Amino acid sequence: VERLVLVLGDQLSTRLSALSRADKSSDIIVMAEVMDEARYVPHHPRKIALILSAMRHFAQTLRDDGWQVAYTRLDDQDASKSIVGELMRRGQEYGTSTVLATQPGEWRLLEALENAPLSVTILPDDRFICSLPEFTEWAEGRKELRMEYFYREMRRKTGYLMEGDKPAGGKWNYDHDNRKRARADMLRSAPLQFTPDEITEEVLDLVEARFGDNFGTLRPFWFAVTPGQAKRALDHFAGQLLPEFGDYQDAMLAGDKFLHHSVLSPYLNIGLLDPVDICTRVVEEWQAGNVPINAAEGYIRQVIGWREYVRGLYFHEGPEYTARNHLGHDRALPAAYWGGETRMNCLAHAVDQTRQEGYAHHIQRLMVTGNFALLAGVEPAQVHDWYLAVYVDAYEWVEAPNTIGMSQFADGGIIASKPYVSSGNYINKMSDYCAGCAYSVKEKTGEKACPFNLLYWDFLHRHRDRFAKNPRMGPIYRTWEKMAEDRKTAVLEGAARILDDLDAGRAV
Ligand code: FAD
Ligand code: DLZ
Ligand code: SF4
Repeated sequence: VERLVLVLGDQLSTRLSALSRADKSSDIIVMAEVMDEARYVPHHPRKIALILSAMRHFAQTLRDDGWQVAYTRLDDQDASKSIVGELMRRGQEYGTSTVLATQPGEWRLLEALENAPLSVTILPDDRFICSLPEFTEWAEGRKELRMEYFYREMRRKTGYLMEGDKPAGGKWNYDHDNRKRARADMLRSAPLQFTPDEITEEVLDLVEARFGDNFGTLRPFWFAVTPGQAKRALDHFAGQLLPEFGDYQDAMLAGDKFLHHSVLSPYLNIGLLDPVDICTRVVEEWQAGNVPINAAEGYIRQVIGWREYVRGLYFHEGPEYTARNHLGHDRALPAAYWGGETRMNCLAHAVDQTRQEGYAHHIQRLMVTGNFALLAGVEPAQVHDWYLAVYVDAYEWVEAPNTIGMSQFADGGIIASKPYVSSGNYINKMSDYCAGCAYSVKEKTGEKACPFNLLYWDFLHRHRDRFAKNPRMGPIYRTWEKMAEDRKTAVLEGAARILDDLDAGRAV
């Protein structure tokens, strides 16, 4: 045997750089289910099940294609508990210490591979549209690394939705049209669901036995576990939901967990789908006249804009990024995030569907759970660990910039030009949660006042030295200053009561 070729659980693509450089006749593919990866955070059981089942299906595809695969199952007796441990064990077994790998999506694992007592060649992960050197080149010499400008570069590079060197329709961004409120009686189809096969059933039993106590409901498990199924999920989304994706992108409904979202991130992030295939499909639907420009542009921006941008940023900012805490927040994550009691209907819904599905859409993550954690001053590292654990699509390269940067402003404003905070008013505008809530979104002070209303002003007041000078926040501070003194006092007292309750572990 010449070399070991490492394929990680989120690298399940036949186009993977390490596989393209490998030799079927003399190399051994190493795939390993290991405890270290399964428990560095308490992953949602569906996330573990998706990865293990997709890994087992992928190993089968490789074998059918003539590759030799050394596959370690989580319950193998002689297995070590880490990726590097398994590489060493296989190296001894096959008499080689040469390893070919594709760059992992986390500093933690990248550093482990770099420090392994093996000769490891790490190839770039080219399942992205923007390479890391290209991102560095873009970032260098810029004062601000704004997504919008990066995105335009990616539009030019890919030619998606371009007419010559101009954006199709004349505008780069159609977000202005994408703020509609959804109605509860609107008919829309759900994401495509799949019945588990024998391989998946076996994995589900294993996950139930080993990780049954983790936060999250395992069954019914319906995720796609092969590229073929993931492709069908994409077809379903493109045909049924994409046309209205733009309009309702920011909407939230208590009775609809998915709305017009694609729920493709779990597949995209482990290699079952490729961003180019997704975007090509979206562009085709637009060209055929089936999808309006605001939907096509909105979707493409998430994939070639946000997704590529956060990945570039994660590696650009270095391994210490996840420890940043610009606002000095230190409160513990409230028990409500793990399903503890709360009277806040929006939070209860976001957490409940997270437990059920391992999924919440972007506005729930950003404007409900993220917004509340930021307003309440929760320690960003705890917020980060939570998001990394509970979502099926969570890998540090994509989760950390979204949480630490976009949502918690803990990087001091690299990603967001101002903190994503809002009072209950925003949630009320975009959802139907408030109608069923024990709190009143209309009340700004007193026992029944929506906690977002109280904590919003308290947050701004606490951090006024930092934000009052921000030109985009000036008007908000002027509103606060104009408020009557007794009202300001009532707001701050109400906020203090809520924060006290959180600190004492009482339900809010
Ligand atoms: P859709 O709304 O259908 O969007 C289409 C695709 O665009 C997604 O599949 C995703 O690949 C991409 N996308 C959209 N927004 C973003 C974004 N902000 N960053 C990167 N890609 C994006 N996304 C993850 O994939 N993994 C995470 O761990 C993750 N953690 C997040 C944590 C927080 C606090 C926030 C605010 C956002 C996070 N996101 C994360 C981004 C976003 O919420 C999810 O990508 C999206 O909800 C996935 O669902 P979907 O496939 O239905 O998305
Ligand atoms: C997330 C995860 C889990 C739960 N289990 C495994 C595993 O058993 N084997 C494996 O190769 N990968 C797993 N993964 C994905 C890795 O954690 C992921 O490759 C790194 O975090 C880098 O993104
Ligand atoms: Fe959430 Fe406030 Fe509305 Fe209740 S009133 S659902 S806490 S925004």
